[in-house]
This record gives sequence, structure tokens and C-alpha cells, in this order.
Amino acid sequence: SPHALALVKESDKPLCSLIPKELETSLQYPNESVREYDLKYLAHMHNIAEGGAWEPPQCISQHQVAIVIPYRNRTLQLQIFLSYIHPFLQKQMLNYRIFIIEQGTKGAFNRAKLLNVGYAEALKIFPYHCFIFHDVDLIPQKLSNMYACTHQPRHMSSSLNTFRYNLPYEQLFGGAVAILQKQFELVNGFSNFFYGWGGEDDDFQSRIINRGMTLCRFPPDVARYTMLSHAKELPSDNRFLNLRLGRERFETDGVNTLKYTVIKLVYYPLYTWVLVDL
Ligand code: NGS
Repeated sequence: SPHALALVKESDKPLCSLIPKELETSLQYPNESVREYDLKYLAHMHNIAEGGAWEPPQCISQHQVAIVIPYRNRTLQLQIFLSYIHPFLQKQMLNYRIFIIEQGTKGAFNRAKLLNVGYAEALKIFPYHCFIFHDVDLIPQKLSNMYACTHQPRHMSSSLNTFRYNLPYEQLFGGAVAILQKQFELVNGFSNFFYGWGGEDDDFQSRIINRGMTLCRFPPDVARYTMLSHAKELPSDNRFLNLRLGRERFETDGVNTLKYTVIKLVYYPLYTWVLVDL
């Protein structure tokens, strides 16, 4: 049968190498003038499957990665990001899918809870072993910055143009991070309490340390990012309080207590879109 034939072919495929050898070291700055018109062709030209998924045709990727992006009201940034990141991820020979998790409700943005939702929704689609939690305004500059999981949770965006490529503080775990599914489950994901800007990434960092893991980073010349410009968010007033009290909630606030309603789920050509009521 045709099905049996497909199975034989699939099993003949070799494993892709963990890190492709021919990775160039640097890339062009993203094309900021990209528009919806160009995006229509991207999925076709790059053989992207419905929902913004892809896997290498010639080998079996050793990385199954869900890329989860919290989102609201950043249309242009999303277009720039998508047009840049798909070709980037394909050069790294990953099996990946892009999830855009959009807060469908007004009021303060809850980045961390959206990331928890992305985790839960991704696992309904495929048993991803690696998760990348990623802001939409971050553009990786080096192909050697693999969008895959290391043994320890990794802070990926440690060398950022807006910080003049310096790490502002050692514990920073914001922007773009990679963590194994098992590790995310172990730390009970993110806190759901952080409405408004700030602190949720610091809380996540404490959860990881609290579970005996250590953070890792690639060298600054690899972990290099450009941030797309936008107005700065207003920090929330209760972020320090949430952070202080957060330590007592590691077990009782996280993916194990996550409650939300999916308003819409659409498999768009370049991403899986989940509109959610938190
Ligand atoms: C800290 C925030 C983090 C934030 C980091 C970098 O102060 O959430 O700054 O922000 N922590 C608190 O507010 C408690 S940045 O300069 O990239 O805008 O990620």
C-alpha cells in the first residue's frame, strides 16, 4: 500500500546532525519593509506546513521544538519576525512549529500565563521535548545560536544591542529562553500571577534554581540579538511583591493550576494562532 511505502522511506532517512556544519556565522538584519504580501509567498517558497510547522525533508531532526510567542497588538513586528525566523530555523534543520499565543482580553498583559498556555496547547498537537519561549521583538543574529535545548535551561538572548551586548544582571532569564519539556514540568512552568510588565522572568529563574538546575548561556558573540524598536512598557507596581511572595507558590501556581479559555485556534500558513481568554 502507499502507506507502507511511505513508512519504509521514512525509516531510511538518516538522523540530521545535532548541529549542522555549514552554518554561516552571521545574517543580515531583517527586512523591516516586509508586508503581508511577501508573507503569502513565504510559506509556499519554504515548504512550511499549515500552522507554521516544518521538518527537514532529507533527514530526521533530533530537535522537536515548540516556539512559543506571547502576543498582542504588534502586527508589524510579527511580520518582520516571521519572515526572518522561518528561513533561520530551517537552516538549523529543526523540526519546529511556531505558536502565537494572543491575549484576547483587554487589561494588563500576562506574558507568563500566555507562555503556560502555549506549552499546554503545543503538547496537544505534538509531544515536543524542547520549548523555546520567545518575545516577538527579538531577532537572532547568529545561526550558530541553535534553537534547540541544552542539558540545562538556556538564556538565549544574553547579548542584546539595546544593552550594548552586555548582560544587565547575572540572573536575567527574559527575552528568549530554551528549556526541556521535562524541566518545565518539574518547575511547574511560569507563575500565572504576573499581570503587567516585569518580574515574571525573574520568578521563572527562581523556580529553576529552586529545583537544583543551573542556567547556561552561549558566548556573547553567539547569543547576539537585535531588538525591534518599540515604545517601552510601563512596569507593573506589584511586580516586586509578586516576586517576593512567588517563592511560596512554586507548587501551587503554575501549569498545574492553569485555567484559560481558547477563543480561537487557527492553523495559519506561518503560525499556529491561539487567541485566549486568560
Ligand atoms: C528587570 C525586570 C525583568 C526584565 C529585566 C530586563 O528589572 O522582568 O528587568 O528588562 N524585573 C522586574 O521588574 C522585577 S529590559 O531592560 O529588557 O526591558 O526582564
